[in-house]
This record gives sequence, C-alpha cells and structure tokens, in this order.
Amino acid sequence: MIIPHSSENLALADQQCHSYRELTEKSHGTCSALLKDREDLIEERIAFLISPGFAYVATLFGIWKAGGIAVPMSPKHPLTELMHIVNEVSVTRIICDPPHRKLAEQCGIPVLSTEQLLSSSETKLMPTLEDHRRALILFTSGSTGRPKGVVTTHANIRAQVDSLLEAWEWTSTYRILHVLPLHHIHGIVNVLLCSLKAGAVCEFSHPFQPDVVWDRMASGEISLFMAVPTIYSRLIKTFEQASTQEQNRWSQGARSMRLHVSGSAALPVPVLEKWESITGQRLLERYGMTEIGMALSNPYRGERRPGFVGEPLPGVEVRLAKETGEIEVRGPNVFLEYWNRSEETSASFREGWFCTGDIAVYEEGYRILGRSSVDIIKTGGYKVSALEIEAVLREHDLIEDCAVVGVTDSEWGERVALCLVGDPSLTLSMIREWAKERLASYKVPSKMRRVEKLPRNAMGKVQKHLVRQLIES
Ligand code: MLC
Ligand code: AMP
Repeated sequence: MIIPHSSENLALADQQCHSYRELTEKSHGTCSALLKDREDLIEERIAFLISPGFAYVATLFGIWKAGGIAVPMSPKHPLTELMHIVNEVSVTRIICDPPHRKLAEQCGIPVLSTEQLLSSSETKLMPTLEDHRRALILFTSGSTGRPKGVVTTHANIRAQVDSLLEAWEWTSTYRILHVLPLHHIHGIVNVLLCSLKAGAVCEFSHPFQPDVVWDRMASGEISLFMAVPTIYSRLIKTFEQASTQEQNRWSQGARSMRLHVSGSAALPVPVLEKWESITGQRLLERYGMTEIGMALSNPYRGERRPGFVGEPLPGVEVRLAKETGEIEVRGPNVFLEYWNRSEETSASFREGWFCTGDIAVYEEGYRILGRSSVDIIKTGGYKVSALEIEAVLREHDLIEDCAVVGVTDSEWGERVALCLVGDPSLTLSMIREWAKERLASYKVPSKMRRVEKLPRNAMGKVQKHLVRQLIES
C-alpha cells in the first residue's frame, strides 16, 4: 500500500488544513471501525460517495488499511449509474458524507457515515497487506455494454505513482491544486496519490471554477497543476475576459509555478500555444489510461513537443502493433483484470501486452493519431461509450431508432451527438432531461439531428461516419 508520511507536515487542504499525522490517525480509526470484529476485510468491495476533501482521503486509506477494495463513486452521478457499480462488483457497504446520505441510502445496501468512521478512536491491529492484493476498482466505458470495473492492485498503484514521481521530479516542497473528479485515475493517482507519496501538499478546489484557479495560481503558493484540455480552454477563456490588471497578476503567479500538465485527451496545439503565451508555461502533455496508469510523457526537463506525447515513462514498456499502429503497454503499472470478466480481460491482452485501442506513430516521440473504435468518445476528458448511450436512449418511448457519435468540438474535444428517428415533438432538451436521470451528465447528448432513417450499409449496420457527416453538415 502507498503509505503517506506520518508527520505534522501539511498533507491536505480543503476548507481546513490537515497534517499527515491526522490522516494517519483518522484512516486508522476508519480502518478499525470497518474491521469491527474481523481481522481483515479480505477484498470486500466498499464504495464511497464523498466530496473531494479530507474525509474522502481518510476513507480511501481506511479501506485499504483494513484490507478492502476501494470503489470510489461520483456523487454527481444519478442512481442508475451508481446501482450499476454496486451490482457489477457486489459492493457490500457504502460510506458517505452527510450531503450524500440520501443518495447512498437509495442504493439499498448498508450505509456508513464519514462522521461516525472518522470519529472512531479505536486502533485495531491492521492486517498485513501483500502488494499483489486488489486495491481499487474504477469504472471505464468500453465499446460494449455498461462500464467495466478496472481492478488495480497495491503493486500496480505503487508502480504508477513511483513512475510519475521519478519522471516529473516530485518533491515534498510541492503544493498541487486539485480540481479533477475523484472517481477517475487522473484525479486519484496523478494528483492525489503522487502528492501524498511525495510528502507534498494537495489543495482541493472543487468544483472547478476558472477564476478561483487563477487566483490560487496568482497567490504564489501553488507549484503544480494538472488538468484535462477542456479545463485549460476554460481558463484561457476566463483570462481573455479579465481586466488587464487581473491578467497581469494571474500571468505573473502562473509563471512562477514549477509544472503544468495536460492529459486524458488530446491537447490541441493552439491551446498549448495560447497557454504558453499567457503563462510562460509549456504544458507537459502525457498519455495514459485507467487500465495502465500513465504510459507516455513529454520530459520534465527537455523539449516538450506540441502534438506529441513523448516517450515511455520509467518502468513502462510501450510498443506499436505492426499492422495497425495500436499502442500496446506492458509493465508493473498494468491493471490486474476487469472485475468478473475474465474473457474481456484476456481479450484485451496480446502476448502479455495490454492493447489500448489507441493508434499512434513514432516520430522521435509518440504522436497519437486516434482510436480504433468509433464507438469510444472522449468528451471533457471523460471516456464514454456510444453504444451504452444508444442502449439507454432506445428505452425512451418516443425514440424509434438512434445513433450516437462523437463530433469534434473546440470546448469539449469531442461532443456527444445524437442522430434521432422518432416522434417530431421530442426536443433535445426533453431528451437531456430524461437521460440525465439515467446517465452521468457528460454522457448525455448535447447536439442532435433528426432524420427519417439512419444511414445503414447492406448488412443493416449503422454507418457512423455518415451519421457524423449528417450531424456536422
Ligand atoms: C458536462 N456538461 C457537458 C459535458 N460535461 N456538456 C457537453 N459535454 C460534456 N462533456 C454539461 C452538463 O450536462 C451540465 O449541463 C453542464 O455542462 C454543467 O455540468 P458540470 O458537470 O458542472 O460540468 P462542468 O463542471 O462544466 O465540467 C467541465 C469539466 C469536467 C471540464 C470540469 O468535464 C471535468 O472535470 N473533466 C475531467 C474529467 C477527468 O478527470 N477525466 C480523467 C479520466 S482518466 P446543464 O444542461 O445541466 O447545464 C483518463 C486517463 C488519463 O482519462 O489519461 O488521465
Ligand atoms: P480512460 O479510459 O478514461 O482512462 O481514458 C483513456 C483514454 O484517454 C486513452 O485510451 C486515450 O484515448 C485518451 N488519452 C489520454 N491521454 C491522452 C493524450 N494525451 N492524447 C490523446 N488521447 C489521450
């Protein structure tokens, strides 16, 4: 397990400041309360619905210390998404903070509160955790069905963290501003866990608000920032609307920082250039995936080439499949399995290498060209499955047929777009309202085109490239 230091040094900042010692104590209390009369949770799946902050982190470590598997869920998701997770990995208990109690109770399994767990002063003996044990399950959309649970072990997480600490030269003097969701690898591993393993400070700033981020950058206290391209675009937009005085203050603060990283989706070169012109920071772009952690990165020192994702990170092996150019990855960072889906797990490996589905070329550095599946969409840094969205929309009484595609978008990278055959009275806002009760908001189509019938080939298969043309025309 990744063990944060145990000192009076500052570890986390939300509305309050929390030391490493406090984190150790509260996570041990949580561990003891979870264990009760048991010696080891033996990979029991424990989900949690907690806002970003100290309680989230103490809970995560409490579950790990007790030998459980942590299953973070997004408090912003509707019940249907949460129930999928609960059922898919047989979650036994949910831990929630007070604002999310009602939502947690709707999941129909025992609910524990952070107030109760964090106030426990018990100090039970913790089980011995071997590195190969399962630690974390994060959900990721594949090209088929509902999202799958990606299982990583303690050893996988350690390898992912150590690789980034080395490559980006993390030190305990850093303070990182955390604005990302905490149910995905970018926010959990790259920002939170790297910071804690380095003995640095992680400052939470949720929900993401561009002017708040600029103010914190201007304070001179923040040294690191990591985000998805959509967040950088939003920051640029806010900057452009600000007064000259504010712009000067923001620029100056950002210039004094150590490192700005972009990832989770392709960084458009104009965004990289604009960011550099206003902050003096050349964004470090890296490439990763829930199943593998981070695999490729531009250098911390040395040239960061626009449009490129660099070279393999320490300890990570990368190769391109001969015929397709698909990126394949091998190393201790690579996940263990998709929960309870052994066939899909083995189908995702070739000769021991994990097949990412991303296509690239090597030109003295890797450059991503695209994805092998048209049904995977990356929007705002989130990966979503067109087929999953279509299956949910087809349940709507007034939708006869539909096809979902990703269309290029300057704000979101790709935008989820819908081609619809159905009742003429049905509007996009009606569909959005209906779908938001069933799908995470970033999966809900935000663009629509109505057609008489969908373009299909002779075999009856929807031709997605024609659907995209229809929507973009
Ligand atoms: C939200 N909305 C969208 C949308 N997301 N509309 C179109 N496309 C999208 N992708 C809409 C909502 O429906 C809502 O609409 C309104 O925007 C506000 O919703 P929100 O949830 O408050 O969104 P916002 O805060 O604006 O989100 C923007 C964001 C967020 C950029 C902060 O998308 C984000 O945090 N992205 C990061 C995702 C991430 O961490 N990915 C890493 C995955 S791991 P209405 O109608 O209600 O107003 C990975 C591996 C790796 O990829 O390499 O890192
Ligand atoms: P996820 O499955 O949510 O972990 O998202 C992983 C996917 O994000 C990868 O398979 C890529 O398609 C995409 N991705 C991550 N980083 C980059 C990047 N720097 N450039 C292009 N795509 C990226």
